[in-house]
Amino acid sequence: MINNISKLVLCFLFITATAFAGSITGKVSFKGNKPVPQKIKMSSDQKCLKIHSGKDVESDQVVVNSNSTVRWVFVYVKKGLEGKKFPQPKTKAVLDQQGCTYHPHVLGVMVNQPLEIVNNDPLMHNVHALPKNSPQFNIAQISKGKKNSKSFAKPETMVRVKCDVHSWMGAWVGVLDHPFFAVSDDKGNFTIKDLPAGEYEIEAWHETLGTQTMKVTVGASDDTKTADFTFQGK
Ligand SMILES: [Cu+2]
Repeated sequence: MINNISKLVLCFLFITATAFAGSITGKVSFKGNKPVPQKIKMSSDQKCLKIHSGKDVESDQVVVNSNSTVRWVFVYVKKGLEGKKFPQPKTKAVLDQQGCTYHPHVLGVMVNQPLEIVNNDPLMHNVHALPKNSPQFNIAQISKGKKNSKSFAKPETMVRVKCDVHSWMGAWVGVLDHPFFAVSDDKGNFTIKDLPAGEYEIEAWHETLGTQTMKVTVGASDDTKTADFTFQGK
């Protein structure tokens, strides 16, 4: 009897801890000299150039926002969730090709979550994903409206996606076995929601500025923790 009661109590505590999950929110700042935004020359494909009325397009590789924060930083739980299972999100992830660039430039998916790759340009793109832990794929999308659904079998941070037609096109996909990730926005902010209580190591990844980690403890009762990162420019 006592044993059953203690089981019930444990069960209740587990549900409570899971139900009253917390979140980690933060800002990714940039310190140092602001880099001059790199311009993409699309002159090798007149159709791409025409979409932008012949103007150069700014690269998404290093984007320092007007408030001196960094965009396109992938922030995720690196350690602390080992052995736990999480259901996939109900929605698919989308990688769009528009104006001969990828939208978004950085995104996250869960293992085996469908990633819909869409061509919204009136020209051919060739989507080439280069994971090391999962099989690669390489698909031509010859015209506007073409869609393919792909997924990655194993976790990997980060998977490079490129276009074999347009050398400047690149995106990054973070593949995780849990849904606790976010990408910094045009104000440098990110929020990782609904985390169960626990002690975590959070990593902030940027394709050229590097990676940083931080330890964060999320409490059991709707705890919101702040995790601010600063990347140093040259
Ligand atoms: Cu392309």
